[in-house]
Amino acid sequence: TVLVALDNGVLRLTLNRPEKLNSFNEEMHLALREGLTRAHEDAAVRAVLLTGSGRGFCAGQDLGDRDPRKGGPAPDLGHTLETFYNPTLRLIRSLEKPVVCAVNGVAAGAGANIALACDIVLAAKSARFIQAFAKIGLIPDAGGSWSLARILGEPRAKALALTAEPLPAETAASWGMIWKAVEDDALMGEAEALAASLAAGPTLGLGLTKRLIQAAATNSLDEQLDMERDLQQQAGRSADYAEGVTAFLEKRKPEFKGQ
Ligand code: LHQ
Repeated sequence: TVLVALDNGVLRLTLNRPEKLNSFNEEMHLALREGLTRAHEDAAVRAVLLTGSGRGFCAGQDLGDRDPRKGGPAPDLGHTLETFYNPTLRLIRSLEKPVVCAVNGVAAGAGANIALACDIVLAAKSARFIQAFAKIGLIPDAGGSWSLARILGEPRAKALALTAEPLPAETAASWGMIWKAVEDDALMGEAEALAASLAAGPTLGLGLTKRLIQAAATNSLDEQLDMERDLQQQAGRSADYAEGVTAFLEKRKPEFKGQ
């Protein structure tokens, strides 16, 4: 349910239930989590590229698994979130390596919000982001209530979440919700090139940069300045810093090792 391929430091994770628009069942949750855990643990992984197969990126929860007409015990969606979605969100945000998301088609519900948790989001111009939850009586999950409010501010976050109106990729880009909307047939090439160049980068420094920028939302300026001091101290002792400065002085391209 998730295709996994490591190529030149880029771990590509492709959600792969195209006939259901890559909506999440338990198996796909566990496979994605396994891929992200590998990204944490395997030093050969220096960037992640998350995308979907077929015409969609991810339609959120597989609602076929949630048919109320089939009876059974009362739904325990809090348990579903805690067991399946929240660990994935935490793995993406805490991974100290860049995560590029190539949104190849519709991203709905938790699918939209998993995309927004990634570090750099590119989307095909034909893709749409849908906070589908309101259509079925739910609330935005998979970190969406947090990320939308932070990225967009309350007016746009509330309108998207309350109306479940599809947001075209180009509008998402113009609102600063994603990095870029690109022509459909250019999406994968651009996302691969970006992920490859990040994977060839100074991984330790990039990981610390991610940590810093994420911390800024809740830190005061003083706390952030202290954190910059400490993390720059650490980055300054990396082999990649020495290589970066040496390459600059020798007027050549740096060869970063990720350490
Ligand atoms: C699907 C799905 C889908 C199953 C398309 N499930 N089959 C967390 C905690 C626990 C429970 C609840 O949820 C959550 C978090 C959530 O993510 S809640 C939000 C769940 N997602 C949605 O409500 C989105 C439902 N899907 C749609 O609204 C549409 O499919 C979108 C707008 C995504 C795409 O529309 P179209 O491009 O017109 O495609 P389609 O609707 O024709 O879908 C293609 C096929 O995929 C179709 O199957 P079929 O056998 O008829 O060809 C759909 O049934 C299936 N599919 N989403 N979530």
